[in-house]
Amino acid sequence: MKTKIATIFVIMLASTTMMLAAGKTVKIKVYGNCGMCETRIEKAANSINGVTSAEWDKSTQMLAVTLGEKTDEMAVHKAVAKVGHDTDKVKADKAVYNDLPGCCKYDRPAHKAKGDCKDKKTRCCDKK
Ligand SMILES: [Cu+2]
Repeated sequence: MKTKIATIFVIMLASTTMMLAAGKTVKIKVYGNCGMCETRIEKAANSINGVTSAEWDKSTQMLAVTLGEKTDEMAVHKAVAKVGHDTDKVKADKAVYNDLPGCCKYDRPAHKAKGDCKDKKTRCCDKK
């Protein structure tokens, strides 16, 4: 009985230590425009196993993600790119980017389309 309690205690202690050890926060540059982008980006980042928090800042275009010890940062880059947002390491697929709502079409350094946002009547992004 005593050993059982001791075992449980050790397991609890170990898992607490593991929880504390996990969670490094990395900052990733993610291109986007508006609140819709924010939701999309954060949702994508949060879908990665091991991500405990994701906060994208519209003004700085920085995504702060808290990753588990074994979580690959690249998985976050890929997930974000997959929903249409370029990161500093992974570019979104052009077709996915083109499918974004007009207001979400952030300026892509590589292939900037002129007047992408101009003709959209409902804009949710803020002008820079
Ligand atoms: Cu947007």
